[in-house]
Amino acid sequence: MKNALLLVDIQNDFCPGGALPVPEGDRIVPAINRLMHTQLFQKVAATKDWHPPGHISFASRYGKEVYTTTDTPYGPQILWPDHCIQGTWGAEFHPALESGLIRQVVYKGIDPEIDSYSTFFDNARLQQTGLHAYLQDAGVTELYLAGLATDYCVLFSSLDALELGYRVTVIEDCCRGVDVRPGDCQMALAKIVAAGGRVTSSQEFFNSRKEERQ
Ligand code: VGL
Ligand code: ZN
Repeated sequence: MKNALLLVDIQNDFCPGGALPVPEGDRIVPAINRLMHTQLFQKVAATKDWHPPGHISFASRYGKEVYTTTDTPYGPQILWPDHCIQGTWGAEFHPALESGLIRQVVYKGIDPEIDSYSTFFDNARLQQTGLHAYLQDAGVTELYLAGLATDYCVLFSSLDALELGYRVTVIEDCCRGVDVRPGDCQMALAKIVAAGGRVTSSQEFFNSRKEERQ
């Protein structure tokens, strides 16, 4: 059974100082670097939220307040500050992330008219991002997820991964969420568990691997 570490949207705009900062978003980076260095993962893949200017998810496009919603052909869309615009500093990986250890980068949210919280499918479920094909080619059946934000991209990626048949484990201390409504992050983890996923900590992961080798 091959596994992969999937790093979700660890980009400047989702960290303090960015356009859509997730509280403590940068705090996950040291533990994630440690995970990558264990070489316990056959593959390390990472996603980037990668929007064109004027994206459908941007409040500025409508002159509306951020965190309100608008209706789209694929359902209600939360409106965010402009973030992760292709080619900008905000869309780059956090500088402390050892991105040289990442084998595959997958881009999502590229379509100007469709958002993509999941790293597998867009929110309208019209297009795949290419991640599933990459993982299938590599023979990966087990995924460990870390990144931002727990209650959006980590949540929807985990649910899609479970539906696609992967074994899914979220490394809780290596994720942070937005909590637009307080409790959203805890709810997200509960939904992942209810759908058949597991939640662990990086410490538990290191300990379990140590025991296996003894
Ligand atoms: C995300 C909101 C908007 C995420 C992306 O990566 O969780 N959240 N775009
Ligand atoms: Zn986005």
